[in-house]
Amino acid sequence: MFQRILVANRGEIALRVIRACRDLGIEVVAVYSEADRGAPYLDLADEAICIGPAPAAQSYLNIARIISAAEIANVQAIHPGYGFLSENPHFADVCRDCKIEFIGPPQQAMALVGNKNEARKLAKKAGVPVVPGSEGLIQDENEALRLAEEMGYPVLIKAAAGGGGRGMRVARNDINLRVGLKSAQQEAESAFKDGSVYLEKYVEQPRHVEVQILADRHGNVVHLWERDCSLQRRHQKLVEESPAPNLPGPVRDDICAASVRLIREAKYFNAGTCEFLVDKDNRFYFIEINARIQVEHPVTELVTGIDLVQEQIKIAAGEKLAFAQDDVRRAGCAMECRINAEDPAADFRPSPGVVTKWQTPGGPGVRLDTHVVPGYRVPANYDSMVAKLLVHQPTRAQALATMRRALNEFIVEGIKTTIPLHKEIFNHSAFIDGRVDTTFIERNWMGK
Ligand code: MV4
Repeated sequence: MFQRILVANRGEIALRVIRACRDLGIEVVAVYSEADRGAPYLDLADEAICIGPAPAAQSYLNIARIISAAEIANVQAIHPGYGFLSENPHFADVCRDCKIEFIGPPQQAMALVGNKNEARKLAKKAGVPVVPGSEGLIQDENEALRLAEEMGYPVLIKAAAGGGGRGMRVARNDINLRVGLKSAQQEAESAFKDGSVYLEKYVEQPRHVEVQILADRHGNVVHLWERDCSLQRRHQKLVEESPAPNLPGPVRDDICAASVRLIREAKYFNAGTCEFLVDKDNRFYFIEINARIQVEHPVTELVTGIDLVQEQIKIAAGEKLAFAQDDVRRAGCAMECRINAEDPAADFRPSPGVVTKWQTPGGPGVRLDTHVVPGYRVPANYDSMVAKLLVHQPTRAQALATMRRALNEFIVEGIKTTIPLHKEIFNHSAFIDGRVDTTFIERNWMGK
């Protein structure tokens, strides 16, 4: 096991990794930008090193500065958290060259699944259903028009290097397709320096279901069941839960088994997530693999009792998984609300600033993952998430009730938050019935 690791991230996930290290008896070094100087969670690390100015490009995204901090602090491994450098194969490569273990998947597997077209090929090879679409990349407009004719509209143009919705265009006719193809290619070229695109049939109003995987270096792969993450706005998730509501047991089992096959095919290890779309008839289609610990990982920790961050660290250190698939239990229902410093009444405008009042919920069945304390200043430079409020109860109905109670206990002043929106969601009849899809938020709240 490592004696000392560095967390190359900030905020709640930096704190989450610090806690996992404490639980494992490992020393932990934090890094911070000038915007995060003096943040209380930094005191919980053994050491904290300033890595540069507030803009992420000069601090949390600056590979040279992070590696320098790691060398100076004499750590054996780096945990990247989520976002920032977590899915950057070049960073994983640099870590390896510097003899520092990257706590994440191997560079080759990360690069492979980072290309959505390659991931799609991999899924086909593993016998995992993908959305009907092009065989590979689209070479020219005529090929796209011919394919769309065959599949029938609507179709979706996707950038191979994309993900999280970037470089995507829906086309409902030939004209849309011609225009969308050009703009998707241009967007992908400027955003990822890779303009390649492919085509899929557009699945209308899908649910987003993802499967949590843990895999070690010794070929052991287990799934930790699924999460429903359909409630999102502009590809930013708002609420996640496990188990996925209204998903028949045999479908769940198929999705989980498919995910394990896919991860094996990719020669992937560490924690990862396989994302699927589920249509109205409960047919599922693989869309992408996330090669990192995700924001919503605590939902899975609550239903399985497995500490995913500790497992990541143990896997990176070469340990074998201490449990087999049959040992992975699934108990009750867990839900998570992402609390962002945003004003839902003003088109989710960011609301940074000093938190003058921060009165947090607690009690039975409640978990709050946050780095915020009263008087904390939310910087304007980064992601606006300030807390993840989670509940865990034997049944979904009880989890809904506990979340309503916890949201009511949560009093924040000085900044605007998404708490009022979450209160509305948890009183919405369709959500209460688990009748959700990825268009739910836009259909019910936007333009109001
Ligand atoms: C799709 C789709 C419908 N049909 N693919 C969005 C981001 C990326 N993860 C894939 N995405 C989608 N791919 C086909 N063939 C709809 C989405 C999509 C979506 C997926 C998951 C969660 C939220 C979403 C919101 C809008 C669109």
